[in-house]
Amino acid sequence: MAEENNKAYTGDSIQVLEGLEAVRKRPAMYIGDVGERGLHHLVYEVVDNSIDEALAGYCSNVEVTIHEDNSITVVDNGRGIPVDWHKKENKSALEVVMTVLHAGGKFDKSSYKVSGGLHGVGVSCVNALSTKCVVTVCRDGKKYRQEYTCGKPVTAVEEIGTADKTGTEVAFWPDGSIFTTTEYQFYILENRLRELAYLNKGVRLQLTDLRSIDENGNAKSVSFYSEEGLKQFATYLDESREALFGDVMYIDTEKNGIPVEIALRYNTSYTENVHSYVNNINTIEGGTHLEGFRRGLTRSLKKYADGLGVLEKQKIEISGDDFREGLTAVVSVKVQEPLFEGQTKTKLGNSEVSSAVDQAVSEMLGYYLEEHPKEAKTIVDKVLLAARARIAARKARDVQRKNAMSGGGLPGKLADCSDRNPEKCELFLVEGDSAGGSAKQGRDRHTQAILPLRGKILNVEKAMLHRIYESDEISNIMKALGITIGTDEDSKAVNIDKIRYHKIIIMCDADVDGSHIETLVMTLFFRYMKEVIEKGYLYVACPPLYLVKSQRKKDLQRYCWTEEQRIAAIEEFSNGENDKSIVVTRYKGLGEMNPEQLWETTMCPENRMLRQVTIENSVAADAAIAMLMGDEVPPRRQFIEENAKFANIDA
Ligand code: 0RA
Repeated sequence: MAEENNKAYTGDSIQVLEGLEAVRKRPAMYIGDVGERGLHHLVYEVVDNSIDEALAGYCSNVEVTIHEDNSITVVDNGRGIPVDWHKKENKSALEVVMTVLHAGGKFDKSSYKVSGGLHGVGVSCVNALSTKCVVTVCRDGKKYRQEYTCGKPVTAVEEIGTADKTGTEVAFWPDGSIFTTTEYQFYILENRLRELAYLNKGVRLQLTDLRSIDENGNAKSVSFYSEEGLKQFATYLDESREALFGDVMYIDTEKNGIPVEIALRYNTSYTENVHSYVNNINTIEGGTHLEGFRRGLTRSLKKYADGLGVLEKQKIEISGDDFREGLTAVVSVKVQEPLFEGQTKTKLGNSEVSSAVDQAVSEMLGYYLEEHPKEAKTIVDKVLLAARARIAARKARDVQRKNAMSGGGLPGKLADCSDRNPEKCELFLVEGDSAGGSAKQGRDRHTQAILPLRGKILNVEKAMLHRIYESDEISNIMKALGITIGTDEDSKAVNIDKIRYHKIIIMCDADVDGSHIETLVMTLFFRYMKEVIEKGYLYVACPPLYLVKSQRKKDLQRYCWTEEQRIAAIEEFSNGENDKSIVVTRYKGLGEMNPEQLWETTMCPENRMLRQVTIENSVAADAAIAMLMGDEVPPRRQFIEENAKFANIDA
C-alpha cells in the first residue's frame, strides 16, 4: 500500500473485506430499506465515489442521467477506477472494486480523503442489487469496459478503444425483484445533488431526466454548482425568511487536522435551523460537531454581550437557546474515521471533532463581531428579546401545567379510547366539530380516540413560544398526546416517551381549508415534536373523493380515491349498458359521509388509506415549511402555481 497520498494508487492497494452474496440476501442491512429510499440510495452510493474523487482533487464534474427505463448512469471526470492486476484477488482492480464489498479503496486511510460513512458500502452494493450493470473506465489513454448481472461479471475487463480523457461511467438497472419500486423521483435526486453541490464547492453536479422531454425535444435537466459552498447554502436555506442583516458569517478552515466549514446568519423568525454534516451525510441526530458548534457560538456571543455590559444592566439570565432563535446555520466536517451512533446512525461520536468545531466557530465570530459592531448589536438585541420571550413562555407553561393538574389532564373535547397500550392506540385529529361527531360515532372505541379541532390552529412558524402555550387548540393536542414541550433547562425539550398513541392521524376535508389545516398541524409537529415524525407516528387520513353507485343493483357501490378508479368503476358497473343508471357522488367534506361511511372508508384499518408523514431530506422539508408558512409571499405563490397540478384539492 502506498504510504503517502500522492503515491500512485495501484490495484494492490485495494483491501478486500467480504463477499457480495450477503447484499442480495439482506439488502436492507446495506442500504437501509428496499423501498423508494433504498432505490435512490443506489445513486447516492455511486455519486459518493465520484465526490471522493473530487475531494481528492481529481474530479470536477458529475453527470447523473435517469433513462426512460429507469436505469441510471453516473459519469464523472475523475481518474477512472484502476484496471491493473490485483495480485491477491487474482483479477483486475476494476473487478475487485465492482464485486467485492467495501473494496472501493476507502478502507485504507492512506489512499485519499473519503466521504462514505453511512453510504460507504461501496459501488459493489449497487452492482449486487442491479440486474445489469456496465462500467466504462477511461484511463491511461484507453477505454475499458466490464458488464455484470446481479453483481457477477458476465464479461472480462475488455479494452474497447482509446480515450483522450479520464473518468468513470457506471450504468445500472435496479433489480425489480428486490426493490418494491423501481421508479426514480426527479425531485429526490435533485434535492440531494443540490445539497452535494453546496457541500462540495467547485464540483458541478448535473441531473438529466430522459423520461420527460419538452416540446422542443429537450430533456428535463438541472445543474448545480457553488463557488462559495456553505455561504451560499445558508442564503438558499433562508430564501423565504427575512434576514436580520445581509451578511453571512463564514469560515472554511482546518482544526487539529479536521476540515471544518461553517456558515451562519440570523433571520427575524423564532426557529432554530441548524443543519450538520459529516462527510456529506446529514447528521440529523447531531453529535460532537454540533455540540462544539453550540458551545463555541454561545461562549463567543456571551463574551461579546458581557463586554457591552448589557446583560448586567438588564439583569437577564441568558440561556444557550436564546442565541439560536432565528439562527440558520450549516456545519460541515470531514472526518477520516467517523463513529456513527444513535437510532438512525446519524449522530457523530468522535470526541476530537467537538473542539475543532468550537475553535472554528469562535475564530469566525471573534473576527466578525469585532469588525461589525452594528450587526453585533443587532444580534445581541435579538438574543435579549429571545430571553425575555423564553421567560414569558416559562410562565405560560407553568400556568398551563397548573390548569392541567387541576383539570385532570385530558382535554374535555377528547373522546379517548379504552385501551391504554400506546402501540395499539390511534388519535384522530379531526377538522371541525361535525366531522368530529361522525368520527366519534363511527370509530372503534377500544383503540381509536377522537379530538375535534376548531378550524385553523395557530401557525407556529410565525408565533413566539409563549403563544404556543397560550393556544387552546395546541394545548388540547399536547394534553391528549400526553406530551409537554420545554423544561426549565431546555425550552424545546419534548418527553416523547410519554406519548399515549403511536398513530396520530390528521383527518381533514379534501378542500383548500382542509389542506391548510393539515399543513398547520404538520408544521406544529415538524417544529416542536419532530421526533413524533421521525419515529413514524404521524399520518394523514385519505377520505375517498367519489362514491359510484348503481341504481339498478342497490348493493353495487364503490368508493374511489382517484380518477382512474372512478372510470373503472363506472365501466364495470355499466357492463355495456346505459351510462345513466349509475350515480357518482363527489365527496368534498368529511361531513358529507355518515358515521358508518366514514368508518368504512377512512378509519377502518382494513380498508383505509393512510399517508405516513416522513422527512426524506431535512433541508428540503425546512425550506418547504418556511416557504409555505412564513412571511414572504412571492416564493409561496410560485410554489403553489408550480404544484397546483399535483395537489388533490378542489379549490
Ligand atoms: C478506487 C481507487 C481509485 C479510484 C476509484 C476507486 C474510483 C471509483 C469510482 C466510482 C465512480 N467513480 C469513481 N472514480 C474513482 C483511485 C484511482 C487512482 O489512484 O488513480
